[in-house]
Amino acid sequence: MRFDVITLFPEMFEALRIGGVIGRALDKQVFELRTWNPRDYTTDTRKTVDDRAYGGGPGMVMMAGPLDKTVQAIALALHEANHAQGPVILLSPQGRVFQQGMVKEMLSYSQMTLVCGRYEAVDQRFIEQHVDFEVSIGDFVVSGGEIPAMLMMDAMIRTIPGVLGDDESAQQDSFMQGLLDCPHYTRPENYENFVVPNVLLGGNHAKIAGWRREQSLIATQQHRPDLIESARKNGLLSASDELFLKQMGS
Ligand code: 4F9
Repeated sequence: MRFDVITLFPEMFEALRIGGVIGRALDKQVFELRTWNPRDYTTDTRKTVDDRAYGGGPGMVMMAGPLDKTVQAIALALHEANHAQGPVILLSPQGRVFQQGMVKEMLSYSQMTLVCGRYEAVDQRFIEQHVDFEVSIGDFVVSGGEIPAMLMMDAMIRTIPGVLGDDESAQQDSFMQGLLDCPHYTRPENYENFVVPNVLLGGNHAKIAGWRREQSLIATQQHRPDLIESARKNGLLSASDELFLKQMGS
């Protein structure tokens, strides 16, 4: 998997290189990351990448020209490396909202170009010319597409086999089963008189799995009832799950 990221702030992506699961995956060359700065593809001495909006109003708009040249430079680099070119994706609040279910779909590409907008907007002509689709990380505005792009990459990379120490830990993560995660405990057994649930100390693995499932159902019903509905629709709830929910009074 190769990510080509278009950003005015390439240094922000150094954050992915320092330590942790993603840093290790980069070291192991599980994925490749290149950043491209549109400022390097300007032609004027001031290296202009943004300008005022036609029609007025506050805020600047990223110019189509430098972005277009950057995409062309990426296409050329991919061609020279004999690397297939995947979609060009703009991170923006107008996009389809990123969810766990989209991760697998996105991982089917061997390459993607992530465009990080800054300022108020990106010139629509660049979007029409080059952007295949837009992705949002939620209904809020942030200062630029960089953190959304890193978030998306993190969610994808951690699901690549071998990235997490134990392949199962990704499987069991919250959302992989369409439900919220159950509570977790580690030593000490008694922490300031708050004790670990007994069932977890017993070593009965079937009982523990059953308890964890019930706790997931409780947490999901309490905090995200909408996820119970989707899990039901997607056939992720068993007969015993349904029975437990009924007993809970849903
Ligand atoms: C991008 C917000 C993706 C949510 C980019 C300002 C953004 C965003 N999801 N906001 N630039």
